[in-house]
Amino acid sequence: MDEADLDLTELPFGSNLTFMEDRKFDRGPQIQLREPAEGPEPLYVTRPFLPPLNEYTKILQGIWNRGILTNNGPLNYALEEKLEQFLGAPSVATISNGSLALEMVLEAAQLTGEVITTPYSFVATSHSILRAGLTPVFVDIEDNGFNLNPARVEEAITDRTSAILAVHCYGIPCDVDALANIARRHKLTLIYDAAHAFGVRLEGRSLFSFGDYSTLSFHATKVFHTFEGGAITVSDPAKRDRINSLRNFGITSETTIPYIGTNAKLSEPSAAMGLLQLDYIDFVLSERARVDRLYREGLADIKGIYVPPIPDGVISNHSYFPILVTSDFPLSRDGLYEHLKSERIFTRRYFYPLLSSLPMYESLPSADPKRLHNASRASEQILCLPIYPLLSDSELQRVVCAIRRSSSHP
Ligand code: T4K
Repeated sequence: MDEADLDLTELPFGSNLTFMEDRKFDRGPQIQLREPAEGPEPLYVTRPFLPPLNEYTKILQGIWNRGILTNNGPLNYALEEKLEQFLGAPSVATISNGSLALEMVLEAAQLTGEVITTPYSFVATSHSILRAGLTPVFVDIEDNGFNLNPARVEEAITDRTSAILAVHCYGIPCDVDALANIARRHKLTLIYDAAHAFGVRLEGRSLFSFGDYSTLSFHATKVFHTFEGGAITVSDPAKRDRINSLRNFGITSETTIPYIGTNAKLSEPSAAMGLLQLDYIDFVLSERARVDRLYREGLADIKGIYVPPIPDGVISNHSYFPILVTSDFPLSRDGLYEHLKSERIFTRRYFYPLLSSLPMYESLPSADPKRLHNASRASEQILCLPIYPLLSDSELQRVVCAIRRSSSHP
């Protein structure tokens, strides 16, 4: 393919990416940028909210004037301050992505041995444990939910356990009281992977007021994004200094480097995007709430499609719209996934396969599927439908109608 043929206004997305073996310029795999022309517009599981470009370029102008592009510049500090206010978190440290935020926390907490975690999450959750030289211990999720079951957590504690790494899956809060109770009694560090939970509130409290640390992802696919990015919130601001140092190679002053840190800083253009996203966050959240509400109305009476309710006391961010395709539905979950794909509706099976079934985990005793019954079932039934700001009512109806048509499948 000649570079002149590439239409850079068309973006490639997720499962539609096809890599080409054009090594003419030895630049590695190239992305084919064109969608097949025929058929309706593709609908993806998410689309990033992008504020007006002129507002972004105005902030970029300041970066150009200052010449400070990264290394904890002024926009980064401003973003941290605003996030502390918005999230109601005692202290927020920005990080270059959600995966490194998890790795930084595991390092900062100086953990050893085993970390109890969920098999039902994105791969970054358990990989961060392995990458920190620790052993993940998987326990099952709740009977009617997607988060760690506190009773199973307590059973899995050994004298090698140093922490619990729980995930607020889809932004639905974990049983924070039960987990706090267990962590306190067993003197364990309690960490929340809150990648999905930006802005979620529980019983009027910020979700970031629970646990010792929480991590966030500001990836392009998230409710709030900085292109790539993330953050760590800490309950005890005294722990913040170590994170500041770890994200900057372990440096504490020009001549003092006491820790083995890495480069996990957020750049100024990313911080600029974050600041601008905050100006629009109410709009973004209200749009997501609209989509959520319309799906619930549209899918309510379809036999075999279960829509998990938003628990009482939770102000949701509607970061995902998960449904369970149960045995009462005429198609299997994968059948529905393929059917929707044939109609150019690209849903996602977040989270399938289970982390515990991946090659680096499957031999762990805790990875035995017989102990992970609820997680296995959820993983077999889950489908996440498109949800994002500005998903139009008619696009949403396209998704609902496609599911409804499949429901009368012979
Ligand atoms: N912990 C949890 C619980 C997580 O869910 C994640 C990330 C992390 C930790 C780690 O955080 P980060 O290190 O990523 O900050 C996506 C995201 O890449 C990942 O951030 C996210 N979780 C995971 C649940 O989903 P993929 O492989 O599904 O992404 P992709 O590229 O297929 O995108 C999905 C759809 O989004 C596409 O079909 C189209 C749309 N899209 C995507 C991008 C990147 C856009 O419209 N524009 C874009 O720029 O993993």
